[in-house]
Amino acid sequence: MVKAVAVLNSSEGVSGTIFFTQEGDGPTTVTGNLSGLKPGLHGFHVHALGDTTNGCMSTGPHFNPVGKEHGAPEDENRHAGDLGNVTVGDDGTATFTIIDKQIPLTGPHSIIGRAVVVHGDPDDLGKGGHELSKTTGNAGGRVACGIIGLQG
Ligand SMILES: [Cu+2]
Ligand SMILES: [Zn+2]
Repeated sequence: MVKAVAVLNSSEGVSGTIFFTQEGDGPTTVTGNLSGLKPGLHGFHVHALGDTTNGCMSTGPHFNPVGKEHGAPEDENRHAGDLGNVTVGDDGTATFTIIDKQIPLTGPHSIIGRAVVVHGDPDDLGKGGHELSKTTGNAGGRVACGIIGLQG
């Protein structure tokens, strides 16, 4: 079992912890909790770089090792980093579990050392008809992020 974690903090009061586990070459299980967000849907992605020298802006685009378009987690044509949306309740918190096959913790497409990003707006999953739908899902600003690191 390989384990990883990302700790999220932002100046706007958003915080959270995201855990990743993978057994062998099976799917990766993502379990997370977030707080300090506005209620509703928030785009949730793995971005390509674990670089926060300029805050979440320097984490690069969505992790996309095989050159696809932005989409929903269940789509064939999606970025590996496209994990869809998390749902935040009226109290500003979210707890969630995501199981996904495209975000391994080992091998050439490993997400270790990359970043997880929470956005201010819903991800339209590539279907919103906006000029950004096919690249970012038009999910708005990057409100919090954390670098995915190995956990013992
Ligand atoms: Cu993103
Ligand atoms: Zn994407």
